[in-house]
Amino acid sequence: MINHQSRHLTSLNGEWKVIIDPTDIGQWRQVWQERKPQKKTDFIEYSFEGGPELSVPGDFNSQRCDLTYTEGIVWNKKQFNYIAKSDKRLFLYFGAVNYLADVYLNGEKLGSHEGGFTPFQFEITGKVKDGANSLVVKVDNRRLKNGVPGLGYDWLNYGGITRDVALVETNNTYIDDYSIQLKKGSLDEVLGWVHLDGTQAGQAVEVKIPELNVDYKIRSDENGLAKVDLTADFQLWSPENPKLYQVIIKSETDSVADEIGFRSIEVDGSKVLLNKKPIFLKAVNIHEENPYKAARAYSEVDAKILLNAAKELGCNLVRLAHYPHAENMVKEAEKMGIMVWDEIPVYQHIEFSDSLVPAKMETMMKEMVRRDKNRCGVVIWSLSNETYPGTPNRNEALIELTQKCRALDSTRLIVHVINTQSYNNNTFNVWDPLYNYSDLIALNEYIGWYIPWQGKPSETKWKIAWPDKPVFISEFGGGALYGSDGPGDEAGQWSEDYQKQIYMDQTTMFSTVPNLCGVCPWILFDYRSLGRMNQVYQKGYNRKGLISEHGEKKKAWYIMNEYYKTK
Ligand code: GCB
Repeated sequence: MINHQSRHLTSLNGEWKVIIDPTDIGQWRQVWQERKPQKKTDFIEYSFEGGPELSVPGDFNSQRCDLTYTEGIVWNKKQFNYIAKSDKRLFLYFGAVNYLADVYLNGEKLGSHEGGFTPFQFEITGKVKDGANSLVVKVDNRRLKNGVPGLGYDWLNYGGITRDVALVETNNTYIDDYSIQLKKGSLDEVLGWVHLDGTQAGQAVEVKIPELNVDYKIRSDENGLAKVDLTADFQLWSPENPKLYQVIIKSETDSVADEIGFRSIEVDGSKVLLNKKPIFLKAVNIHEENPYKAARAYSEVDAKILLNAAKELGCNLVRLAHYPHAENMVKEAEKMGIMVWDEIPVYQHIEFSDSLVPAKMETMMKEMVRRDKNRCGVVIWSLSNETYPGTPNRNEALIELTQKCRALDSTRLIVHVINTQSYNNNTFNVWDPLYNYSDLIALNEYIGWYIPWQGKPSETKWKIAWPDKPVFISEFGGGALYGSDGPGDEAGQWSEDYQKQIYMDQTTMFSTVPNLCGVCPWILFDYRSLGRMNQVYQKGYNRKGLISEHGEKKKAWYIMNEYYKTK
């Protein structure tokens, strides 16, 4: 279901008992059976009783020093009471578990979920007992060769039950999904649908927007589907006016409320248009990490820390790299008038030719679109980052994924982020055929950091095989340790001045980019990553932040801030 927050729910957040299981022996011992000794010679060698507890939502890495870098298995248990109601259905909802979750209720397996960043649920009507119930979740965040992401990535692999868990009660036939957004290109026509799940599929359905006196009536068909096509005089959502309306979706057996905004987003030739007007995308990359806690972000408070920093930098868009962030983040951004770039973790080392991988990517894409499709703040679905044309099956898999995403939602931009361009003689050559399937030429380049300049930034030349498409610099930057200050300091490349120079050169170079529609520095805050173990300057952090993990602005921050003031 979507919008579980607006339903009758009982939170299962809080302290959960855990067993840390470095060798997966709990599987063999069948931890979920929670056996009790029957006779004197029974010794239960795997049990939750008397053990540690961890907070949910919360990654396990930041909650115990012995788990800081753990990529492994942790069993989690929560006891809850419930009295079944004959006329209600009950669902167990998870906002996200990273990466594999096996879920057991009262010793019975409910199912599994793969993918660390999207919600899932199990129906437990008839499975829940009156009185005490025991929920056991096996979480496994070990990397998989055929996982999404795969084996290699540049962020901390925070494991655990990282988002909300709740029991959600619904009527027998309930509104499980709906899509209420403007038709592509229109500023006043909503084209959407409402879907009912349950036996009473054919019903009267209403979509109400009280502030606009909209009361649109339809009937759902035998599959529970009701098509919506209504017009209204909307105040459009934009960064200057992030207007949201209360929308009530009602059927004979259910009712849900949402806050929905209306806007159009399009590419017209070389321009990106928001509500039919060209807009320059002043973006910043963000990982889902609360810098001050060195923990995975999930709450509204976490979201505000990250988004206020983006706003202060001068941004109107956040690229939520490299996986779907918590719903709190998307909703807060929308309220604050910040557009959102949603992404799935199809990142670098993906095994496209493994027969399971395309299905995993598709599931993640669908779960992301399902959750966020009513968020007008979300303007971009990003389906891949830095994949290589030489990887077997890469093009086929990503083209198919693009088509499937477009079929689900034709209203937003769909993007692939690519870094296969060459840079010789101060000339970028942008050629990757995957750009045929991307609404923007979104490219990552680290000139001045991984690759030296080959001429004056102001004289950079561009050969782009798609001369009419908008170009978006989706990553650029360099690392600096806050307080490490410049020439003379033996820090050399890790100094703030070195990073500042990269930003000065890059912002100069931007004026040479044809059809530039936006830029997006890597990255807002320094963040934890296992691949960054220079013991003097990195200490387990990717230092490309414009702000340190303690909140100190580096010199490059001011360059970027000035640049955004001119745009
Ligand atoms: C990239 C990746 C990003 C890395 C960054 C870096 O190109 O997309 O995930 O963290 O470079 O710091 O090297």
